[in-house]
Order: sequence, then C-alpha cells, then structure tokens
Amino acid sequence: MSTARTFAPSFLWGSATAAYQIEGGVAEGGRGPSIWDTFSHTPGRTLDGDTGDVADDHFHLWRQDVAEMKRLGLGAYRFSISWPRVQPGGSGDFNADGIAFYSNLVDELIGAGIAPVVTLYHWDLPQELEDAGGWTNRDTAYRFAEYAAKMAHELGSRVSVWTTFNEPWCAAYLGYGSGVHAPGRTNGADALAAVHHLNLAHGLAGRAIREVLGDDTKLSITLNLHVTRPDDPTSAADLEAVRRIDDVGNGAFLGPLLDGAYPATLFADTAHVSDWSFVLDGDLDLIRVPLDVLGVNYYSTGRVRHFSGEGERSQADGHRDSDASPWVGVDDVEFLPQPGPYTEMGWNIEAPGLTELLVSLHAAYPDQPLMITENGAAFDDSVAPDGRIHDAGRVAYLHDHLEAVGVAIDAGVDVRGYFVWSLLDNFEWAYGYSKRFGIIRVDYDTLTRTWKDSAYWYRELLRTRTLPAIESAPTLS
Ligand code: GBH
Repeated sequence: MSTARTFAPSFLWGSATAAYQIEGGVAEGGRGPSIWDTFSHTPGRTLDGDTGDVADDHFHLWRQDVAEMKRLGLGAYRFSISWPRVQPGGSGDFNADGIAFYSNLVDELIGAGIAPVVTLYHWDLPQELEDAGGWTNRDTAYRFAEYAAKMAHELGSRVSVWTTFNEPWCAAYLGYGSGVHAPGRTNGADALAAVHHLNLAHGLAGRAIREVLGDDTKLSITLNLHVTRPDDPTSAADLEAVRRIDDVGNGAFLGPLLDGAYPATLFADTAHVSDWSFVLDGDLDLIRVPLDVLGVNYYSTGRVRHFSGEGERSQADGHRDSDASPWVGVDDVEFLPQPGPYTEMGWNIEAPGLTELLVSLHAAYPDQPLMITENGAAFDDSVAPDGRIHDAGRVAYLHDHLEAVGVAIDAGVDVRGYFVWSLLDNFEWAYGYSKRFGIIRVDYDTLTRTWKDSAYWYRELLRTRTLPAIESAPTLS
C-alpha cells in the first residue's frame, strides 16, 4: 500500500538516451568512427552481431522525437553528444555539420519548452584516440577538456546542465577490465589507469566549461553507484568483501570527485595489480570541482560474500559473460544471485535500495544536490492484439522507484529530478536490440515509434506531479 505523493513544482522530470544507442547515421555528416563502431563490428562482441549503424535513426528522426517528448510533457531531456560526430579524430579539427546537429536539437528542445541536459561522454570514444591508448593514455583527458570547451562555446548557456561523463565505472571497468564493453580490453592495471584518467578528464573539462561559461553554468557527472549487501551480515569476511567492492566501485570516483582523495584502502587492495603511478602531483586538486548536481543512475543491487577459493566462484554480477572480472583487484569476492523479481536483464528489482543509496549519499555529502539521471527496466514488450503495449511491469517498476525517491526526499535528501531510462527502445550495448528499456517502443523494421502504457502513465504523472497510490499485497509489519 502507498498513498498518493505529490512532488514539488521545481522537481525536474525527464527522460534519457545516449548518442550511440539511438542516433545511427554513423557514416553521415562527417562523423568519425568510435570505439563502439569498431567493437560492435567485431564478431562475437555483441549479441547477434547487432551494431548502432541505424539504431533508432534519431539522426534523421530527431524532430519527430522532440515532438514525442513535448507530447509527453517532459521538463528536461538528457542526451549525449557523440564526440566523433563533432570532432572525428578526437583532436584537431572540429566538424561543423556535427556541431550543427546538436545545436539544432538544443534549439528544438528549447522551443518545445524542454531543458537540454547534456552528457559529453556516454562511452563512444573516437577510435583514433583509442589507437593512441584510449583512457589508459593521460593525453586523452586533455583532448576531452578541449572537446568540452568547444561544445561549451558552441552550445553555451542554452544547455541547462553540463554532464562530463556517464558512468565512468562502466567506461573503465567494463571497457578495460572485463572487456564486455568497447574497447574490449581485459587488463586490470589498464582499467585502473582508465579510472584515474576519466576522473582527471572530468576535472579538466569541468574547469574548461566554467572558464567558457562562467560560474553560473551547472556542472555535473553521472555515476552508477553500487548498493552491495553482505551475504551474511554477521560475517566479518563478508563485510570486508562489501567494503572492497564499495572502494573499487564507488570510492574510486566519489573519493577524488568529492573528497579530494582516493580511499587509502583502494591503493592497498589493488597494489598487486597496479602501483597507481599514473596519479601525478596536483591531479587530485584538478579533479575536484564543485558539482552543482551529482547524477545517480540506479537499477538494482548486488550481494557478495568472501570467496574462500574452494568450489566454483559465482559471478552473478549482471554482465554478459567474460572470463575477466570488472572488479579489479577483488578476486576473492563472490557475487551471489539475488532473490527476484527480476527484469529481462536478470537484474533483481529492489526499489528500497534506491532510498538507501540516496540517504547514504546525503549522509556522506550533506550539501551535495542529487538527481536521478537514469532509472528504468527492460521487459519483454510485445504488442497486444489491440495494438497497445501493456508494459505493466515497467509501470510498477517506475512507480516503486519514484516512491523510493519520495521517501528519500521526505528524509531530507536534496533530490532535484528524475530521468526515465529510456525515452526509446535502443541499442543496449553488448545485448544489442534484444533488450527494450523504452517507454516508447521502436519497431526496428519500420522505425515506427509507439507509446507503451508506461509513456501514457508518465505523461499523467508529469501533468499532475502526483504519483498515484497503488495497492500492493499487504505486508505483515
Ligand atoms: C546504464 O548502464 C547506461 O548508462 C545505459 O546506457 C544503459 O542502456 C542502461 O544503463 C541499461 O543497461 O556490476 O554487479 O553491480 C547501467 C550499467 C548495470 C552497471 C547494472 C552495473 C549492476 C551489476 N549498470 N550493473 S554489478
């Protein structure tokens, strides 16, 4: 049981996408190749060999997509800029056609009354930079800051929030550790170097954006923070496993971004993998820039225990199979299957974990405003005989997670907004088109967009700002 809940008028309601997942048009308008083009075109990397070559063809259908957003009543739209579309080689010349695409999109959004929330990097590194070492190369951070400054100059104050990175955890650990994401490398030391260079790039870019646009500009980064439970809360070894996952998964970013230091335990835990000599004097001062808002992406929770070394280690950590773990340095930790229910990704649904995450962030960083920059679920969304998509599972998921946000707000957490992942079904990375996260269905043969029940539900929520009460099974407590 829940009672109806009304959100403040200032609360920002949006939906999110990412360039490579929706745009297509990969060889058009002067765009250069990215690591995701290379990766998705390498046999065996993505399910069924799916690529983002066409995706939702948003590159051509963007006006129609903004019209859908307007019909939904979105207050904000979170999208990412494809770096190789605006700077094909990742350094040197910029591509005027690519910049014009985003400039037109921003104008169209503003014309529709929708605030543009920009992410500068959602994983599609220009291939030329990867050929020079990618995020293991310190230079990439400086190239990123130049690209950020250029976009700040071009799009300027039309952009409501500038987000440097989406989920650097994925870029570093899935890209260079487990290799299930581009560029598909599997080297723990490289992954840690990538962590640091992504953090450095954030600081350099944040400073560059502020230099171009002044202190009024809103600066952000989006993290996927891990809520991890010990299998046995009375076991010191299991609690230590949680602590290590927390350091390598969360502290490796929150530390330098908000505290000005990496957790000392992180260096000790990963000493057998890397000496962290890529952290140079002065880097930690550069990385910490005041964040107007910290973006939080939330989907699920994890459960771990200490792995004794006997038997087979379970790796139920929600990623496509890889022999290499994304959890660099923590080889004696085992991820256990979680109790259901699950989404189509196999991720357990646990809305209270979001409240817990927000409350703990607020406790650690009381003055830091937060925003849910992604939350959503993949379900099998078949079209019913009536032509509609009755995605009741998604509606329930969104409802329960918004309720969890409301509970955190009641507890005093400063949450500024919420973005559904995703506006449209799209290219779900290593899973290709097999997983559908959209509140709007995309038919990949015709590219037709069809609202699911969740889209109608979200429109009503945005109109009323009120989360309706739903009856759920009575609990005994
Ligand atoms: C986001 O990634 C992306 O930003 C977005 O592009 C993507 O489409 C969307 O979510 C849906 O996948 O490693 O054990 O902690 C989310 C990636 C998924 C990484 C959940 C962490 C938890 C399993 N995250 N995963 S674990």
